[in-house]
Amino acid sequence: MEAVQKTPEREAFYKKIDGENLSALWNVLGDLVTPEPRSACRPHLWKFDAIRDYMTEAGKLITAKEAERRVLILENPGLRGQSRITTSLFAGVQMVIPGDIAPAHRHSQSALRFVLEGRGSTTSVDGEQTVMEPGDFVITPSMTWHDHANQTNEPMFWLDGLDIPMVQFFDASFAEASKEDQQKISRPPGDSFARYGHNLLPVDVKRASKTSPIFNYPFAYTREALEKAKRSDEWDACHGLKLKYTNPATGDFAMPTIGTFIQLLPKGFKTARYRSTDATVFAAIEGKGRSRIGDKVFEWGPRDLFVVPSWQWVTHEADEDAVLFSFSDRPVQQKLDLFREDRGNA
Ligand code: 1HN
Repeated sequence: MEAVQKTPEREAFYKKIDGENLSALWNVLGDLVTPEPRSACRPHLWKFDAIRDYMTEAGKLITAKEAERRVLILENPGLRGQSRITTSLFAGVQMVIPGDIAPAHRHSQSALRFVLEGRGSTTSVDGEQTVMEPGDFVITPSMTWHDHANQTNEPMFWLDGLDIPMVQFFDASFAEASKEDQQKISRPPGDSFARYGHNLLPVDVKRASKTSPIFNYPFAYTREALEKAKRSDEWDACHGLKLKYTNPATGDFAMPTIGTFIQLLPKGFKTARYRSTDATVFAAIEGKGRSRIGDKVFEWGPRDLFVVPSWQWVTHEADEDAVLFSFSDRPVQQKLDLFREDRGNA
């Protein structure tokens, strides 16, 4: 679509209608309807060690209680000032230090946590508390009460992923603070995992929620699945061995707005190029390697975080067995029939 020519008559016309809150589609059509995704989102990598240092500094400046959540936002370099890592998703790194209580609140935005470092801190969701360890994937569904605490003697860090920009887009945000810092616990630890995490479901399961009833997917199980499947599965050229977290009651993604994945890249493996319309946030949890995104190469190790924009070619290469967690807006795109992927020739 080519830009239309400017003439004095046309310019005068645009000026006249501008005062009436009108504008001409033919001047903007090419930017609105692009032949391919054209995103301001840029590829980027954050080294965890640098973030840990800044977070430690932040820990001396503000308590979790005053901050409500002590989080440093991962701002995409192409989207600065918008509190987003991709066009549709928020990501941040949160630190809870010994003695911290991040007070109970709830909001429309769904959240995920992926634990990066430290063990033993707790998060409570909807009346159940869970103890977190590195690699655990924890869900806070929309409008559920949640609070965090660290009663250990080591700091804990995790990656937060939220659908904040999506909720913003729909102007659908509601939020509420609780009068009590920590919610009442009404169910024993492990209750949801016992009921839903063993290929069993309560026989008269009520109308299934769009968010998984399992709210902590422990890394021990995830890692075991990868290790055991590794022996029998063939490697996918683009993904190595990649699994998606699911809601056992529906078979759909674990969260309605955010798709979450775990993948194993064996030592020496180099993936074939791949691109998809869902810009994706990655967290390395084990191993070392590098990813080429467009024409840039990013070296990653444990706990490093990087983002792949929509429709940019990506390849991964592992120097040792590597495990990558990732999340994107794929569930939404698939429901809207917008998702596209391209496996190159693989
Ligand atoms: C939030 O509630 C948490 O509960 C983390 O840990 C990050 C970022 C923006 C808005 C709410 C949490 C958040 C957040």
